[in-house]
Amino acid sequence: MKRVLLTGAAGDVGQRLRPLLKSIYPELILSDRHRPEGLAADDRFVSASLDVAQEIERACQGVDGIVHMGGRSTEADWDVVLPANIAGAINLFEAARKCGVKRVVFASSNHVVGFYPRAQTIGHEVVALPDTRYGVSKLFGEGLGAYYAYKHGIGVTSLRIGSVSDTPLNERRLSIWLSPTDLVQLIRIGLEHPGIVYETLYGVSDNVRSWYDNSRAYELGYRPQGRAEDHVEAAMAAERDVERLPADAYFQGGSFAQDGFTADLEALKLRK
Ligand code: 15L
Repeated sequence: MKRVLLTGAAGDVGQRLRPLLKSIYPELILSDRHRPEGLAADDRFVSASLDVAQEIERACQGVDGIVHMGGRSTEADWDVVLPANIAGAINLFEAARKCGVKRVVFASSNHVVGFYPRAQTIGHEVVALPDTRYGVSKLFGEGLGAYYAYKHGIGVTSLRIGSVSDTPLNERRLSIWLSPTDLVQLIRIGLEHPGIVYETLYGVSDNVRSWYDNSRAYELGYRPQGRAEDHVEAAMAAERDVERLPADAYFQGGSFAQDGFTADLEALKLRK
């Protein structure tokens, strides 16, 4: 894999990935709507808005693999989610097809399955239960990835990313934390592992409180180094004095599940 495009290069995760990916893929191309701060003289940047098909196509010229981190990364109204994550994902995969891109790693999210209870361990084959419009848009992106994989032969890996940060920031993140270097491991599986057709993997480190059966990632060689439990004290301290509303505390999606929640939680708890 020679030339890799990183979309969303100015975003929080994109900024962390830039130096890590560049040391592996020296021909890395960065794209975003806005020029990222702190570009090095030899960084290659292509300005591209995901909702403008021609701009994305320009960024994909000559590219072998794409790490698609771009788009909306939190809950928003449809008028924001639609161009960024629905039209944006269509434009991205269509540009990949036209430009002959071989592999795409799609940044999906734990919020595709955010309405599973925290008490349950889930694998990658469960029925999706998105907890937000944002989660629905990520599910759409996963579907699009599977479609382009089977219809057009692009090797696609959807990473249901938990929460990327240097350390887990609160109790919930002890279950879903993903260290930046473990994320890079998963990206490399998506870009380089032989024979990838379509994969869904959970983007989490080696967390004893994980809610996911991520055995497929391990089968593909994933050996996470980050352990959320090493940071348990700081994460629990951050939780002190925080009052969690019932749906936040019950569902894996946390505050995303709670946001605008008007259903009967007790009735949902009875559902098997
Ligand atoms: C996500 O999908 C978001 O992109 C990220 O900002 C975090 O909020 C994370 O989920 C989370 O669930 O904590």
